[in-house]
Amino acid sequence: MKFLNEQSYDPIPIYRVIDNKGQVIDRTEEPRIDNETLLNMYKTMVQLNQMDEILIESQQQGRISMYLTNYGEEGIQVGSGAALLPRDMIFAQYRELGVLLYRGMTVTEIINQCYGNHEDRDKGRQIPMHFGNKEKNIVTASSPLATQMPQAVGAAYAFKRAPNNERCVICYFGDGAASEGDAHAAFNFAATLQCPVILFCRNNGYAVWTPTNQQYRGDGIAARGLALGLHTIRVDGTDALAVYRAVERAREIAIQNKPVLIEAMSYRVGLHSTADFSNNAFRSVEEIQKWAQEENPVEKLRLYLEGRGLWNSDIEKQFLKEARDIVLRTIQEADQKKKAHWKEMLQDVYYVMPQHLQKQMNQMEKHLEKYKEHYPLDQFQSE
Ligand SMILES: Cc1ncc(C[n+]2csc(CCOP(=O)(O)OP(=O)(O)O)c2C)c(N)n1
Repeated sequence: MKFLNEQSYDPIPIYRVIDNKGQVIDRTEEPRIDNETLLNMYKTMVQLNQMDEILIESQQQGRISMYLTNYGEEGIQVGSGAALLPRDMIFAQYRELGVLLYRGMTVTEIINQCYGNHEDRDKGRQIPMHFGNKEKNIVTASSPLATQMPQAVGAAYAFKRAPNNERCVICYFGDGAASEGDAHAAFNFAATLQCPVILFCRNNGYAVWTPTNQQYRGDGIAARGLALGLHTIRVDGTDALAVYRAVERAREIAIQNKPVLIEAMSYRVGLHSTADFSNNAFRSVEEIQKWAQEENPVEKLRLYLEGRGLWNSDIEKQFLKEARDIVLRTIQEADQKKKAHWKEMLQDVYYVMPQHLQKQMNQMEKHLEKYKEHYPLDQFQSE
């Protein structure tokens, strides 16, 4: 008789392509990515860093309500974004801005969403970083953790039922979201219904201030994939090329109706969000520095590109300026744009507006007419 535990077998290994000097570890594993795609991947990382830096300042100046940075997870976002096809459907959490940029969401569209102005697709009804774009197959993110997971599996099941569409769904979620019951339901439905879905865990070490060793025991999130019958891989999330290869292969597997779980190991270098005032009291400065310096995903890809003669410090300087300028310019424009008409908060909620909302809108209209001098109506669009 033998009882088994996580020490009874070797932990699931971490798949890597490059080391932290950007050197390929094993040539046979180097992905065949054309130069244009490689450059796009790196440029998206740089653009993402600039957006993080400037938008966080914007929040501190009170221009936007909150922000969530992506530092440390650039490799996950850009590597996976580049390996997907435009027809694949994305269900994101809120820390995947690089995936959305790679999919083609513009800096303007993203900043309008953060500013919640009238050009924002959501008309200011979502908090910042909860993006959606129907034409680009990006499902709007919602704040309650893990709700996207069963929904993503359901969408994948619909893809399975549609004949020969060769589409898959990718669903991103954090290690914290993986602790929700919905995550288990999603894993199990994906496996039992054999759905074309890639369940992509961004394991960045923390859920707000809770480290992973207080979230789970055993061999991490990947072990759950094996237990439930999902094709599973653990990958170095700071290595954009390893993530690219894993997702490229995962989508080939997924479209044969074999669900995949990817656990990408990385680190949340920034604070959880701008609403987190912990000042990093829950972790050591050395830990942050180690990941930010030795395991920096942007640095690793840059060194790889330099090694291939595709990038150098002059191009870096010039591109950095372009990436910075576009964000600064767009922020100024977004700041000038009016908010959506106040009626938008009640419209588009139901297909036909129910009577109780109609009544509230009429009351509001009379109220604003009577007390207009007390409201900043000039900041909102008129009808
Ligand atoms: C159901 C639910 N519980 C709690 C929260 C509050 N909350 C927001 S983000 C977060 C941490 C999530 O961590 P993780 O999934 O690892 O993603 P990360 O922020 O690290 O990218 C928590 C607890 C929430 N939004 N929804």
